[in-house]
Amino acid sequence: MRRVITYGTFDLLHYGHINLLQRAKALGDYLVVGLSTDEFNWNEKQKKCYFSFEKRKRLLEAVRYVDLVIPEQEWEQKRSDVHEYHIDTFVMGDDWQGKFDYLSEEGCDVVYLPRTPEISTTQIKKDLKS
Ligand code: C2G
Repeated sequence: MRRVITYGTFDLLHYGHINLLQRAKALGDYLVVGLSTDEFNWNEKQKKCYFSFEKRKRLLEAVRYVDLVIPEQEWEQKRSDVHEYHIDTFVMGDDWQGKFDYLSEEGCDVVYLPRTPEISTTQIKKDLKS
């Protein structure tokens, strides 16, 4: 049973997120998603989410590729999460290329996948404004 983990905000869930989740799940049998809490988003990423954590969690739990959603409350938790959830592979979109290589020290593979071009929550918000 290969276990995979990824992290993100996943606000205004869109096909770029789904593409990432699908490819992450394809790397194993069980996918854990560390979902950024509203506080983490605001304090650490200066992101104000449209949907609250609970609503974003509900959406992710409805995605067929996702097996478990856990809160992401701080950057450092990844080191302990990979042990707590017995993770074999850590996955992120390649906008994070290189940023989490240190996790290989914890014994898991680190994989960066190409982002889906042309779609982002920021772009959606811009398009809706104009
Ligand atoms: N993503 C993608 N293609 C897009 C948009 C997003 O592949 N067009 C991927 C991102 O690369 C990321 C995941 O979808 O792997 C979630 O994206 P965000 O919700 O924007 O997550 P982010 O704000 O990058 O937070 O500790 C890690 C952070 O929580 C990541």
